Amino acid sequence: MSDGGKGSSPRPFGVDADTFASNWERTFGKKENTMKAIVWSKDSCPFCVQAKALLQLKGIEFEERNINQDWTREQLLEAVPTARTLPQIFLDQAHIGGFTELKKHLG
Ligand SMILES: N[C@@H](CCC(=O)N[C@@H](CS)C(=O)NCC(=O)O)C(=O)O
Repeated sequence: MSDGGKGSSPRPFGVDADTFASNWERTFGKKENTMKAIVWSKDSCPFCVQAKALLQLKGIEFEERNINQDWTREQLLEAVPTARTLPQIFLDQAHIGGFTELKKHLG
């Protein structure tokens, strides 16, 4: 008996997950994450790298504000007066915190 080539995973809509996703995209368009993020960062910052990778994985567009490049520590502190570490992340203009808080926030 054929299971659609996807092992024994359930097929509640009568097709496998890839077919369902591609039918959905054909009908309704590709689902995109419309959130926008700002990532305050600095050079040589593993947590910044992880935060950017997570946003990319979730399909969330972000603007990076690196305080060793085009931005300053003063500008960072204007945006987040309590900032002691980087990254500092905003999602749709709301301050989320660092990488740990971002991970929690995005589930
Ligand atoms: N809990 C924070 C930790 C962030 C962190 O420790 N960042 C390092 C750089 S990767 C930092 O800013 N350290 C203090 C410093 O360099 O002055 C988070 O999840 O974002």
